[in-house]
Amino acid sequence: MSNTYDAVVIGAGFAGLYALKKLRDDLGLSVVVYETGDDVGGTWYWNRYPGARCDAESIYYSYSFDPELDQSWTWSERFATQPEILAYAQYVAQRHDLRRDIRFRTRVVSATWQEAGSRWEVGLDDGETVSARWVVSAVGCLSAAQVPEFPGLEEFAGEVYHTGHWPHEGVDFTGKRVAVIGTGSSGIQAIPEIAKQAAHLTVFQRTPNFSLPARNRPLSEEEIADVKARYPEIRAQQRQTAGGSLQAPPAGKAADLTTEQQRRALEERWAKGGPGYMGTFADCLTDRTANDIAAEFVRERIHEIVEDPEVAALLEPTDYPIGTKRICVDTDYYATFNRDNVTLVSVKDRPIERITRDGVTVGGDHTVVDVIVFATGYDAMTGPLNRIDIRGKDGLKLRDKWRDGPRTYLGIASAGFPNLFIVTGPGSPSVLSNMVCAIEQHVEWIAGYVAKLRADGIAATEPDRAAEDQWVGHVNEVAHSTLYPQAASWYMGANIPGKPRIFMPYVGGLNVYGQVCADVAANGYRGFVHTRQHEREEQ
Ligand code: NA7
Repeated sequence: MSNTYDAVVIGAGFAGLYALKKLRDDLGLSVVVYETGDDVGGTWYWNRYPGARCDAESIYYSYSFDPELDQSWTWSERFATQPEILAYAQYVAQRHDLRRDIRFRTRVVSATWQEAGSRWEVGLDDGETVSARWVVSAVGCLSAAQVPEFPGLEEFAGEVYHTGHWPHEGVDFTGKRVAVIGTGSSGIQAIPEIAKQAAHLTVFQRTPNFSLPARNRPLSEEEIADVKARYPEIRAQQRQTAGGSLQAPPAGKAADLTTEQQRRALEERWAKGGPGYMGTFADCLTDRTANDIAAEFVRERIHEIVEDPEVAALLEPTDYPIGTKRICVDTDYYATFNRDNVTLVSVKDRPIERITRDGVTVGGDHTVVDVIVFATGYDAMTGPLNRIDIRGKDGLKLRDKWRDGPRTYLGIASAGFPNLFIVTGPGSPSVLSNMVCAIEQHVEWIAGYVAKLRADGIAATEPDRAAEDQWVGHVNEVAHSTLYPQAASWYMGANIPGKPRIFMPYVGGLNVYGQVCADVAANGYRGFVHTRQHEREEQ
């Protein structure tokens, strides 16, 4: 054992950076962060595909913990590009001198709980092991890339990319025949950009997705000045919302509005652009009739934009309520299908049969391509943690415990895995809210708890099974009071063959969740079982 720390943080994305800042600078702990990439940024380090952009507004999708940072950093666009967000993460790392405690190009491969010393032994891919009292997982929710096992893929002679592992030097599509497989957020952002360069682009679509126009634009000097002047109050308000971004209040429940009022409200939101469309009606995600009205409006727009009615019909999402698969936000996605060099192939009823040396075969039709881009998503929420060999008490493996679906208390901790804290884990609001806002709440709560544990001489903490069962039940119950479980989404684990279908994120909202966490803390960290240092020593 060469190194001993108070805390190991896994990942140097937005969560890992803030965890390091809080634990090291506010609590005075010895902390090391392990990061697979060769710089900070997490998602925004890896996702360098053309068109990669955040679909939460930049003025909200940023840290609030450093008021001077809010003043010194200036966002250039309403929805920031990947390079700008990465530059922001790098700026934050620089400003808070974070890189000195981050080991880059290092993957955590295992974490084994040592009951005797109440510590984790953390194994790295270079063979080294280190010891830490606490492990904080900041591995992200969408970082374990998924490439379907298409027969013949290894025979393909051309270039192959996944949107989540894009080459740093970029890809030149000029003059090439390109296949994009997948039409989630990544595909929908990349397709218009690739189409501008490629000789021909063929899009393989399994499930049509609802996409809203971003109406992205530069932020004016006046807007920036106004936001900066009001940042303290904006940041406080963000925490009081369900989604972590400030949106206009809904026009009302759909049934309380006339058809004309409904229409006007939808038109206004569509014209404004961005994901705020989903907030047009208060009951958009809980009432199927309200949802159908919002969905139908988008389907009409698709038919308006796409010139070929057959292509428009293929692009129309009809199988699930709008927003129950993650809503997409695009720039010119539907219009891209009006280009002569773009073909849409539906693989809904006839799946991709195989990939050959020179292309993709669907239902006996073969498309010759030079490049395949997989925009096929991620083993979401549980994938990144399950890829690490995590062993808790009595050698229990986390991936075995979660075989039938993830089990956490508050999304933050799991019984049998003491002193392991998970930022934006399954059972937390995370992916259903502004991620940076969710991360800050989680990290601050975890840091507050660690401070208390240290002050009280607590060697180990883990959730009580009953508290965990109650939380898992609550997460499930709240999800089923909405329309979300009606879609075969990655929220449900439905995109990974064999993955249990459990709705993973907490739908109750960031504000409600934050209050629950605060109540747990105020009640002596109700639901956690503590082992004191001296009790441990007496054993
Ligand atoms: P997503 O949203 O999971 O999208 C993946 C896409 O790939 C989706 O259209 C899938 O169709 C498609 N897919 C997956 N497997 C296959 C196979 N075997 N054949 C054909 N098509 C397939 O991932 P993204 O990277 O776009 O976005 C992830 C999140 O990142 C996003 O929600 C934002 O939060 C940011 P399906 O719908 O499963 O039928």
